[in-house]
Amino acid sequence: MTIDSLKQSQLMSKEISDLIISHEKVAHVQLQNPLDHALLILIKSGYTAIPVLDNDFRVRGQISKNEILDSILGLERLEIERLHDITVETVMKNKIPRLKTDATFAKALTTSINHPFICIEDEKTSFVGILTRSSILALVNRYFQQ
Ligand code: 4BW
Repeated sequence: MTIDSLKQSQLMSKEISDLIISHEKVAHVQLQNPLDHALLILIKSGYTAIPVLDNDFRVRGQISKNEILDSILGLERLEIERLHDITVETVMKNKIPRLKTDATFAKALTTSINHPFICIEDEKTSFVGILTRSSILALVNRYFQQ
């Protein structure tokens, strides 16, 4: 095995724990929040999509500005007055990528191709934080610059 392929296999089998953005720093909403609250959090945080958690701090999905606006799209206008009557749970995306804290970098890299962020859970499925595409790319970049 060459030094390069050894370094590559070390990168791919590395655990993702060092790259996780901890839950305290992650903007999120809860299932029962109304859409006006979710839109406020999305606009104030500046993010396009954020995780949705339940009361037990488990990840249940993710919600984006686009899903919110789509849900109030009337025939001729955005029906903004409906934002307070619809809950996050009704319009969020349920099928989202998740990984455990001990997942390998190879798995995270593959998952990040189609998802800007991945929710990370512990062994009891509690929310730990997220892994972003930018943190994955930064590590790949460091590897190739060395
Ligand atoms: O507010 C921002 N601060 C910083 N430092 N970068 C930002 C911010 N808003 C956007 N960005 C940049 C990042 O490079 O634009 C990219 C796309 O953002 P997005 O998807 O469409 O809102 C960001 O790329 P990223 O860091 O790889 O993040 C990928 C996605 O992960 C974001 C967002 O949906 C989610 N995300 C990232 N940090 C988050 C978060 N969600 C909630 N809380 C956080 N702290």
